[in-house]
Amino acid sequence: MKRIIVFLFIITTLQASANDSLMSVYPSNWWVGMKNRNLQLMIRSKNIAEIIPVYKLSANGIPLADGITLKSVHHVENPNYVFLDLVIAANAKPGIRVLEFVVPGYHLRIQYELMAKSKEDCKTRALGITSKDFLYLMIPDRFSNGDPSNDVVPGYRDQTSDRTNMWARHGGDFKGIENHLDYFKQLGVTALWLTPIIENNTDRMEEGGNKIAGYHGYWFTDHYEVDKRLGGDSGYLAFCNAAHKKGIKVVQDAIYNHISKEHFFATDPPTSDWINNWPKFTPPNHREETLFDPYGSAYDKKVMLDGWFTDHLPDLNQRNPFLATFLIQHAIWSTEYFGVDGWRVDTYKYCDEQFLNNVNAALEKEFPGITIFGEAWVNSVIGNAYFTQNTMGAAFKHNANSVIDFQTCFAILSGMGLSQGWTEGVNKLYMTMAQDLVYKNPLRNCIFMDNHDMDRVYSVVDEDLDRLKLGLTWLLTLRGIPQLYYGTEVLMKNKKTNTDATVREDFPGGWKGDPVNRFTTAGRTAQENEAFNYVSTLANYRKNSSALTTGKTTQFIPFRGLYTYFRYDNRQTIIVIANTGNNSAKPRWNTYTERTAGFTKLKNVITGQTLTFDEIELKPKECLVGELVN
Ligand SMILES: [Ca+2]
Ligand SMILES: [Ca+2]
Repeated sequence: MKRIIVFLFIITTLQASANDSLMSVYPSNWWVGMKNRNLQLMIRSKNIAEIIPVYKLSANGIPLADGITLKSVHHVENPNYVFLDLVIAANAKPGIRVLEFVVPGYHLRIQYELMAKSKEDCKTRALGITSKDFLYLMIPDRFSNGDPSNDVVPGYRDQTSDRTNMWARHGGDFKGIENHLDYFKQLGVTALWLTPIIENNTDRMEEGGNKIAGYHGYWFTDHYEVDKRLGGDSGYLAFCNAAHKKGIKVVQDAIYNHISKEHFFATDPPTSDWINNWPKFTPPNHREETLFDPYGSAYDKKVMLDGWFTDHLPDLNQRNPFLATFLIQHAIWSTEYFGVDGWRVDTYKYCDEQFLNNVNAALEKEFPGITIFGEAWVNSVIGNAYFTQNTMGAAFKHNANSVIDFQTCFAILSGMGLSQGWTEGVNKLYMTMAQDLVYKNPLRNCIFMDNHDMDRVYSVVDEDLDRLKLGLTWLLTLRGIPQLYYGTEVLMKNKKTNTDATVREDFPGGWKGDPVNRFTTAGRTAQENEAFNYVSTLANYRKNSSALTTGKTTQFIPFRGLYTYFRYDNRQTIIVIANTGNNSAKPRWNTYTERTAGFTKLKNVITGQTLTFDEIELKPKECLVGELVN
C-alpha cells in the first residue's frame, strides 16, 4: 500500500469525525533527481479546501520542507480536493518530509516521502522494448494461480472466485506468472505484457446480458492501488524484480481514456469537466478517420473523443490540466516504482491527442528509450501510422515511438487464409509491407496474430498446424516487435461467441490439480509440442539474429501464392519463403539474385539442415526460414 493515509491534526475544539482525519495524497511518494523537478500533489479529504486555504505566495514560492518549495495552491469546484504545486530542489536528499500548514484553527502535517531513484533505470529496468524482443501477452487472472489465499480479498465489492464461470475471476496472479519465468525463457520470450493490473474494485457488471467481473483489469477504481487479488503493490514489485533478474522485461497496460464508474473520479469528481458528460449515454463512433480526415466534421470528432466506451466507463477529459498532470505523474510514478520497461496504451485513438503527446514526452524525458505502444484498432495503414511517428503530412503529428500494428495482423491472417485474389491472401501481406513508407520506423511496430479481443488464431486457421506455422513464421521474421497471445504456442483455441471470455480461458496447468499441464513437454500432445518447439526454436534463433531483429527487408511479389522475402544486414542474410498456393513450388532463384549473390546454399533454421538452393521445393502450406551460406 503506497497511498499514504495521513492524519489531520486539529488543534481547535472543533469536533471532527474519525473519517475526517483520513486523507489521500497522490502521487503517494515521489523521487529526488527527476529531470522534471515540478510535482503537483492532489490531496483528497472531506472539505480539505477549508483547511488548506489558497496561500498568498511570493513569486518564488515559500519553502515548505527541506528541499521542497510550495509554488501555488489550487482550489477547484469540489472542496474535497486541493492541488499543490511543488518544486523539488535539484540537490534535495531522499527522505521523509513533513509538509506543514498552520492556519488559524488548524495545524496540518502531511508526511511525504522523497525516495532515491533506482540506479538500475535504463540498465536492467525501464529499458524499453525493441525489435530484438519477443512479447507475450497474458491476462494475469487467467494464466496461473500462484497464491490461492488472494483469490477473494475481504473488502472488495466482488467476493467471487469461480473457475466454472467464464465471466468470474479465476484467481490467477503475479506469483503464478513469476513461477513460470523459466517457461518463457524456454519459449524464447523476452518481455511480458499483462492486461491492466490496477485495482478493479467493482461489482460484476452487466455486459451483453452477462454479469462480468473486472478480471481483465480494464475498469480502474484507484490508480495508486495494484489489485490485491493479483498480489497488490508488493506482489507486482516482486514480480517485476524477478522478471528483470531473469532478463525478461515487463510492459504495463495503461488506460487514459476512461475509468470505472466506481472510481472516486466518477463518484466525487474534482471538477464538473473532469468527465466528458453527455445528456444521455453516447458511445464513440469508433471511426479513427474523424481525427485525420481533411474533410471531417467537428461533431464526429467530438463524439469519437468524448463518447463513453460503455455506460459504466466514464470518459476522462484529459484537457483538464489537473487531470492531465495526475495521469502523467501516475505513468512516471509507475515506471520508477516498478521499473516497467514499456507501456501499452489502451483505447489510444479515443484520447485527447495533445495529452497523449504530453504524457509520452514526459515519460521519455525521465526514461529515455521507454516504449509506448498505442492500441489503435484501425482500418487502414494510414490510420495505423497516424498514431505513431510517421512521415505523413497530417495536421497533427503523434509522437508515440511505437504502435500496435493491426494492419500487419490482418495481413498475416489474410496470408494464412490462403486466398489467391489479387489483393487477398498473401498479396495483402505483400501490399501492407509495401506501405511501410508511412512509418518513421516500422521496426518499432508491434505485430501479432491475435489478442484478448480477437478470435484465437488457431481457430481462425481451422486448427490447421501448417497454416498456423505460416503465421508464426511471418510473426517472427517480419520487421517489428512480435507479440504472441498466451497459449497459442500450445494450441489454445476458440472464437468469440457473443463474449470475449471464450478466448480468455485459463492456461491448462496454471492451477494446482489441473488435469492437463501444458507447461511441460509431458503434459502436451505431440501436436502441441510441435507448435511449442516451432515457436521456441524460431524465437531463440531470432534472439541472436541481427538480420531478423534489426536488418533490412527485400520482398518479392508473390507468385502463385509463393511469397518470398529476405531480411539482411552486413552479417547475415535470411530468406523466408512461404507457399500459400495450391501446388508444390520451387523458389524462383533466378529472380532473387540481388540478395543471393555469393550464396549457393542455406541452413534451415528450424531443422538445422543445410540444403543447396536447387534441392528446395515447398509443398502447399509449407514455409522455410533459411540462413544463406556459401
Ligand atoms: Ca490467486
Ligand atoms: Ca475519450
